Amino acid sequence: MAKEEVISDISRRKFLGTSTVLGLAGIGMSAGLSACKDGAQAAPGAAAPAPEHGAGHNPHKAPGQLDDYYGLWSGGHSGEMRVLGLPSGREIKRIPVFNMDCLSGWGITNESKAILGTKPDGTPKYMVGDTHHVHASYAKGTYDGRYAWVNDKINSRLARIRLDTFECDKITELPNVQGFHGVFPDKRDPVDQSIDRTTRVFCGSEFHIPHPNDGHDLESPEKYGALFSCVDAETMEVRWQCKVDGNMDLVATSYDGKLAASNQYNVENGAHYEDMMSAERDACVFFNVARIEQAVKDGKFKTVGDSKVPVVDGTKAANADPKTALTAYVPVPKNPHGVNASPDAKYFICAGKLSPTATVIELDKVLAWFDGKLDDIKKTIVAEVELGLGPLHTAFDGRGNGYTTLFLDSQIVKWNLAEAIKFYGGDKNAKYVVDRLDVQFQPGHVNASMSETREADGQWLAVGCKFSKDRYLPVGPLHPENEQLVDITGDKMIHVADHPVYPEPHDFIIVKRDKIKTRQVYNLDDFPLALKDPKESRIERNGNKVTVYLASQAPAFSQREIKVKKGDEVTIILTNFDKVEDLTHGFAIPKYNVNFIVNPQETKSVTFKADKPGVYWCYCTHFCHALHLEMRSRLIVER
Ligand code: CUK
Ligand code: CUA
Ligand code: CA
Repeated sequence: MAKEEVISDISRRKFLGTSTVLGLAGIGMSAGLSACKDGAQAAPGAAAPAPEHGAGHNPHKAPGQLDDYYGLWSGGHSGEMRVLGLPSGREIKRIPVFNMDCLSGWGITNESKAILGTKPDGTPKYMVGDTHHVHASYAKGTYDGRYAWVNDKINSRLARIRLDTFECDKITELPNVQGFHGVFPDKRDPVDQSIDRTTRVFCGSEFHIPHPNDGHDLESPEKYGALFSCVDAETMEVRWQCKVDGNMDLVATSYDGKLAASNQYNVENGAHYEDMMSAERDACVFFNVARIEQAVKDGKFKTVGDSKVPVVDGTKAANADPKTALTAYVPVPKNPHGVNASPDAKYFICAGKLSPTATVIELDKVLAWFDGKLDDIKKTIVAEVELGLGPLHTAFDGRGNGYTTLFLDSQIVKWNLAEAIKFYGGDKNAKYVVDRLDVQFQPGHVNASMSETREADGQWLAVGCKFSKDRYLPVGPLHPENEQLVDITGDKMIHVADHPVYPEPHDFIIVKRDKIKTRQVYNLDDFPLALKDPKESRIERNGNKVTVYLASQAPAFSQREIKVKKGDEVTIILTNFDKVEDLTHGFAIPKYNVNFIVNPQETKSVTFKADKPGVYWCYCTHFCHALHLEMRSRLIVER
C-alpha cells in the first residue's frame, strides 16, 4: 500500500470515529468511553500493518471453481436472506422471506401467502420485514444442514429456511412481544439428553410493551414487560414464554442444551433513551430451560390476552432461590451488545458496547449457581477485560482466540481467552490481545468459518462493516455496506477482500459446503394441487370461479387460450413437468400483478379477479428454451 493511501485511510477512519464518539459524548457517554486505558495492551488506535500484496490466502476462485463455504447472510431491512459463496464472496441466491419478490412470486402465489399469513382480503398481512440474525440447526455440536432460522425484528416473526431448497417453509409470529431481535437454536435437547440435535429455537425481545398490548397501561412503562420465547424447531409453534426484568437483545445457547442466555441493555426498564443508560451495569440473563419446561408441565404459568402460550415468571423477585430459579441475572457492564458461545462449549462472551470490555462467563459456574453450589452469581464471571471502544460481537477460531468487533475504533481485536482469564485472575503479565486489524469502517457483526460450532476451523473471518464510505464508486447518498474478508490462519489477521452489500446485513454464518445437501428438482408428490399428467390440463368453471389446471413443458404452456368473463375469480395452478435441474419457467400476466416461477417438478398457484376485459398475453419470464419468447398463452377476459 502506498504511503498516501495509508494516510488517507487513517484520516477517513478518524473522520467516522470522531463523529461517532462525539455523537455519544453529546449524550453524556464520554466518561464511560474514555475510561478505556490500554495498559500493557496494544493501543486501540494503532494501525495494523498494511497487508502486503499477495499476503494471506487467495480468496479468488477461478471460473468454474466452487467455493468452500456457504455464507448464510441476513438481508437486514430488505427483509430477505442471502446466500454467498465463500471465500470468493460471490452472491449465489437471495431468499425472499419477509419481503415481496416478483421473481419467485413470494407474496404473490397462494402458497407463499399461506406461509406469510394474509388479511381477510387475501393480501399479505405484512409487507415489511427486518432480518438480523441467521442461525442453522445443529446435531452433535455442528451444523446438520436441515434448517436455518432468521428473525424479523419489525413484526416479531421467526422464519425457517429449508436448507435442501433454500426456501422459507414456515413463519411464526410471536405473541405479546415487540422488537424480536436475538435468535438461536438449541444444540441439544435439555430434557432428553439422548436427542443430540436442535429441538427448540429461542427468541429474545428488545422492546417492553403492555401485556396485553390492547390500549391499556399506555402511559405506565413500569407495567410493561418483555418475554423470552421458545419455539419448537419442527412444528414452529411457540412452546412457552418467560417474563424477565429488563429487556433482551441477542441470544446464545450452550452445547449441552441446558442454558440459553440473552444480553440486556435496559435493566433500567427505561422508556426513554437516557433512562436506558443510567445503570453502570446491565446483565446477561440465563434461562434454565429444563426447569422452565417443568414449570410449564406443573401448570405454573399464566397466559396473556388472547394467546394460549404459557408464560412463566422469570423476574428476579420470583426467582430469588437459586435451587428453584428459572433465571439468573449475571451483571455485566453498561449496555452490552452481543453474547456468543465459545466453540469449546465453556464460555459465553458478552461484549460491552458502552464499556470497552468483554465479559467472559463460565457456563459450569452458572449451572453450579443453579444447583446452589455457588454463593454469588457474580462469581460466574471469569474475565472482564478491556478490548477497545465499542465492542459488539465475537467470533472464534477454535484455537482459543476470540475476534471482537470494535465499532468505534473500526477494528477487529483478536484476543486469547485463556490469557484474558489469567490477566483477570491477577497475572498482569498475561498478554491477551494478540492482534488488531483496522477495518473499513464501523464493524457490527463478525463471524468466522464454522465459528459457532464445535468444528470452528479458524480459516476465514467475515466482518460486516456498517459504512463503506469511499471504498466503492459513489451511487448517490446511500452507500453499500462493506463485507470484508480476513484470513485468520496465522497469528496476524490479514485482510484479503472487500465486497459491497445492499443494506443491511447484520449477522451471518459461514458453513462448510459439505454440511449442506440440496435437492436438484422438486417432487410432484409434495404438492397436493399438482397435476399427475400434463394431459389432465383443463379449465373448470364453478359459478364465477374459474380454475385453470395448467402445465408447463418447454417451450409451451398446456393451454394456449384461457377464456374467462369479467368479474370471474380465476385461480391458475401451474405444474412444471420439466425434469431437468434448473429448467424453470415463469408465468406473468400483464396488468394483473401476477408473476412467479415454477421450478422443475414444482406446482404453484395464484388467484386473482378478472376485472379488466381485454387480451393479456401470459408469458414465460424465465429463459428456458430457444423458443422461450414464444412460450405464451392468451388470457381473454370477455366483457
Ligand atoms: S445487532 Cu446488528 S450489529 Cu441486530 Cu446483531 Cu449487532
Ligand atoms: Cu419457459 Cu421461458
Ligand atoms: Ca442500560
